[in-house]
Amino acid sequence: QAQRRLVSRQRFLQDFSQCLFDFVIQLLPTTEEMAVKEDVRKLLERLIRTIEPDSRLLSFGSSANGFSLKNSDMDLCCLIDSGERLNASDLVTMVGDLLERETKFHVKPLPHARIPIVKLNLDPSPALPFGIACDIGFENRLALENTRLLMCYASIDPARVRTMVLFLKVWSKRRKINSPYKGTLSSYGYVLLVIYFLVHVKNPPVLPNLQQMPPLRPISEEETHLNGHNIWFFDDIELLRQRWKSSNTDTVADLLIDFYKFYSRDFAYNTGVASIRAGLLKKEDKGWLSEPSDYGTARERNRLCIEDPFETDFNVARCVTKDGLYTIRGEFMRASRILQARPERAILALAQLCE
Ligand code: 3AT
Ligand code: MG
Repeated sequence: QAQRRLVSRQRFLQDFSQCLFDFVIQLLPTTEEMAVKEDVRKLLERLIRTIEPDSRLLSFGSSANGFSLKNSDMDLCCLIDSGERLNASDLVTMVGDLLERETKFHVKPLPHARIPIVKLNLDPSPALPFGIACDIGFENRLALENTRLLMCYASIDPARVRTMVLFLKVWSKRRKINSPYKGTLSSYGYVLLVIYFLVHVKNPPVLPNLQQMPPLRPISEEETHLNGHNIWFFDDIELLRQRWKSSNTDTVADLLIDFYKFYSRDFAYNTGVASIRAGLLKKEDKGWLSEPSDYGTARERNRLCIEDPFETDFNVARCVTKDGLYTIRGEFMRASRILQARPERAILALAQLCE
């Protein structure tokens, strides 16, 4: 009977992996959607150049890191190459006015946010049934670099890494635990949790630590640092694909099940900081022990700690509240339970997970 149970579990894992691949593929953006978004980017770039002729508008976030789903928002960053430039707040106000006049977007400039941005929304139309949501920021070069880092991780083992990340993004949205504004975690936070798990928790690791690999040639401090942050990582993907062969042969189903198990009960939420750069760190050593913020206990910081890969004194999960973390962990446990419970059919387990 034990033998029979093992065989049936193996079959479930195989089926579940296949279901995950099939599920994720139908959620990818169509080439048409990507073409429309690229046209929008070019149009916005042309308009912004009427104010700042030496500017470039670049994609970051999911539209540039290989983790985008249908109807993902567009994250755009405006870089200005000339020496003389306005500050970000003034640019946000000016670009906001310009786009209000010249486009059909609903425009909302946020010049006083921690990172000043212009928020744009386009109403749904037959060609774009979900409209477009887009944020434009200025000079956010670190975001461009962390996008490139995630893109490199995605392309080392796309079948497993992209499938896991895309599934978890959909799952976290369907389970309503993907809203930093409501005390839960951003997509970026979930991606970092996956990479941390694949680099530092799985043994043997599924991914190498790109920030700790030795460079191929000596590199100067100037080349590796941006605004005082070390942004170096091994980014020669062709070479990596030749040289890095993980001896971890887990299927994507195995990995997902272990991911849920790990974040349900094993991760040291009270004392630990997940750092993809340096492994498990201590809140205490970083001065990140939970502290009530100015807003009172409802918005305590540092319940969940995820170190940004470059801005190492920044907790990516600082928006996660006590209740938010309780809900997120509850969801990890629920998912873990569904997948441990010897489901009859993989497709039903997947549907139940994302209910
Ligand atoms: P969606 O497809 O939009 O759900 P995404 O991959 O675009 O997912 P986000 O929209 O959460 O992810 O973030 C877009 C980028 O913005 C990712 C990162 O470069 C930057 N970013 C987002 N949140 C943070 C944060 N808390 N700290 C630092 N950078 C962040
Ligand atoms: Mg985004």
